Amino acid sequence: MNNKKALTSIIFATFLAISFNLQAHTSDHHHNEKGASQLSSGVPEMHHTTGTVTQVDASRGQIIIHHPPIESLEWEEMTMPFPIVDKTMLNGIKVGDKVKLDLTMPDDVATISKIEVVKD
Ligand SMILES: [Cu+2]
Repeated sequence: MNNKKALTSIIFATFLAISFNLQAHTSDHHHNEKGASQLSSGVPEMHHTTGTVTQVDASRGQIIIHHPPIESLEWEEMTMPFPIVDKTMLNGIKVGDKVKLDLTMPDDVATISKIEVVKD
């Protein structure tokens, strides 16, 4: 058996499993239309939450955050990836940091417009 090949397929299978999870999670949110329907004319929809950073890749602008329930979106507590308006906002943010988030909803995708580390 070719070890290198076996390792490659394990990595690939793991990658597939992860992408599937993220996709399932995203469509969860998209089935909840309630939050999106609160749009009022002219005022960008904004939501606020706190959370704990579980994964961050500042150079690629990727962050995964465990957030408590967000009432204004009717979202349950969960761990999920968030896109970010400006990836330089992730500089200095580390795994384990407690953060405060401002979220906007372009195309119904919760996107971080502001992130701030909070001390506890
Ligand atoms: Cu979520």
